[in-house]
Amino acid sequence: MSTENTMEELLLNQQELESEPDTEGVSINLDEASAEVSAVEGSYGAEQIQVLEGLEAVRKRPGMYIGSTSERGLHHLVYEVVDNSIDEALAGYCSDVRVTIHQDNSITVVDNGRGIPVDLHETGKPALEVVLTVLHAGGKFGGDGYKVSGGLHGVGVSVVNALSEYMDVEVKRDGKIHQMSFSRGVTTKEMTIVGTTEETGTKVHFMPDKEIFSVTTYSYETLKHRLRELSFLNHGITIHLEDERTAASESFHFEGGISSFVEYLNRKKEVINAKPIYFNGTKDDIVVEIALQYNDSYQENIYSFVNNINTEEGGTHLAGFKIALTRAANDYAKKNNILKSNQGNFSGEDIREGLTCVISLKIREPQFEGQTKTKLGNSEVRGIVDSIVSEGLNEFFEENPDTTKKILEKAVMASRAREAARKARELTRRKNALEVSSLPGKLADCSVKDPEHCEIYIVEGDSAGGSAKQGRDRKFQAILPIRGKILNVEKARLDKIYANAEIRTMITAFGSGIGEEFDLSKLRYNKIVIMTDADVDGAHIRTLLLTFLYRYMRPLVEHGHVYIAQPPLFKISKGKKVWYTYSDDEQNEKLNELGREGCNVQRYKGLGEMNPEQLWETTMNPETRTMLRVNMEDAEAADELFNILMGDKVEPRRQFIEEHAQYVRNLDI
Ligand code: 0RA
Repeated sequence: MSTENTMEELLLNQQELESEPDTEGVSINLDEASAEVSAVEGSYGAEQIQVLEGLEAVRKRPGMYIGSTSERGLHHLVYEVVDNSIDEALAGYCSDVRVTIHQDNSITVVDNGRGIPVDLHETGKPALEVVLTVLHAGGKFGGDGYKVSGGLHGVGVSVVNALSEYMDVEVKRDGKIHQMSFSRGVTTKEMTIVGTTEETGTKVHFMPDKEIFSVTTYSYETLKHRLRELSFLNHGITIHLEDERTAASESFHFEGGISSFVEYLNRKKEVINAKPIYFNGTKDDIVVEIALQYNDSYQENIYSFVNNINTEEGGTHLAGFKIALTRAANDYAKKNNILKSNQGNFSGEDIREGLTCVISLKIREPQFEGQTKTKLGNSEVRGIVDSIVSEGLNEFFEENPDTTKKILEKAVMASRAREAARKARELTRRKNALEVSSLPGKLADCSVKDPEHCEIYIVEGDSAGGSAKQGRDRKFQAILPIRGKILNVEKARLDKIYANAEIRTMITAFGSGIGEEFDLSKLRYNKIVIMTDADVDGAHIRTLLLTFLYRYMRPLVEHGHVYIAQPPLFKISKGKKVWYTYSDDEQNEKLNELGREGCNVQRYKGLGEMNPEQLWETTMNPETRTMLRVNMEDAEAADELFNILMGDKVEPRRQFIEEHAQYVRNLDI
């Protein structure tokens, strides 16, 4: 698994909306605002006052309209304008959108859509002015477009206008070029015609208002991510992004639409079906598109969108998809003897193992629910998606038996693993119930029973294990020798983890269970000490052990129960006296101090070279030993670190092995 990909997916997962409007750092001068209103009162009619009050409401509570006034809200301004261009594209009138970040962090969005209407509105004002100064006015003009906006999107360009220090708009329409300017939602230059043209389209140049936004610097990466996503979701459209601050630029155009999206998400994975499976359908005006492709990992990766909004909390469309997938897979597998009739059904998780999928819906009236308003609530959608997916999958399965077999065989493996893991879990659970009698034979337990005072040494190799057993204080120190390298749990399913003898032994000895069933109160030892040789193999085994503990017994690490023993590297003897040193530096220092003359130096290559007394004296005696406590101060950073460490890249892992002290802190001297 690759870290870069994980980050990409994390970013993808990032929600468009913030649940809490964030108005930190915003200063709105209310006196000034009301002065503006009263100043125009005399010359404008009641309707205009309403207009000003409308946009003033946006300035007073920007969070209500764009989610936040921090970085996310700032970027939302761009999305709001671009969404209008995308709506033009969905209506079939626009193919090109160009977004420019200028030196001064102002933004220009240009499209080749129909152009905002410019004809006179019943109020005697140009439609252009109404669209840009009245909340939600856009939809009132030329309603034949496929308006799919929803959620916080689609509040209208007037909101962007209200929150901009200035906005200059240019519309090419009806053979003419029209211009108009605004400041904070108020017209500063009436619409004028400045030339003629054969083209159509809209250009919006705006400067986010520093009185409103706490952050006014645009992130190229953030815009790039969303614009790329939009061009996947709306295939055929071309979106250009240019950053005049750095001269960076990019163009996104994906004929393959969400199939390209799925290929992109899987770009670093081994895929099972070479081409994504794609199907679409429309029912009751609801447009459904689905693309899916399996990879050889054990993760499930489903992204769902409604009207281009990432529905992170899922909803009825996701539910319909899952039901249909599970049913179609089971039906086909039973009919074709991939699942024997005496075998149980695939669970939903079995058939979603290694699945990367994008679901995209376009709905006229989406109902968004949930904490962050990213859960689709429309109940009619479930059945519609279900039937489109069922039909699409059944057809694909029938027409592609070879690929289908590969996909379903993976599900069979997942299903077996799930069953094996369940049995193994029950087995270890039963063993725990039987207590001491069922403890692993290799374990030399301690005699004290109060976990508070007990420690267990996980020792590399049987011979070092033997020395440790003889050298220990058997009252409170238990020894568990493990042989060779334990399984890399990062690359295994749960059943394999249970099947690994060394891991099973540890699970039983610790007594606290693993994974979701982990129970710290059942832990049989207060300290779990990893004791490996001071060489590369030892470091590797230590890493594998730590990964296992981190992934499956995380509270052990979080609560500081995990330690690393520090056996000495050198023994110096001079006459009858003996010294131990634990690093090259310490060794050199000691030899200056003592004078090299007459000193006998022994370098320990492994724990096995020490006799039981030496091991006790140097590494295990609480009075004299040094141990490092594994301390996850920042679980998230640690998780990322583990990803790097256990991923496919060799170099970062080697570095870790050399620098493990980075996340291990000194204690217990
Ligand atoms: C109102 C009505 C129509 C289009 C638009 C607004 C529109 C807004 C923006 C903002 C950026 N680009 C835009 N392009 C179009 C419908 C126009 C019609 O019916 O001809």
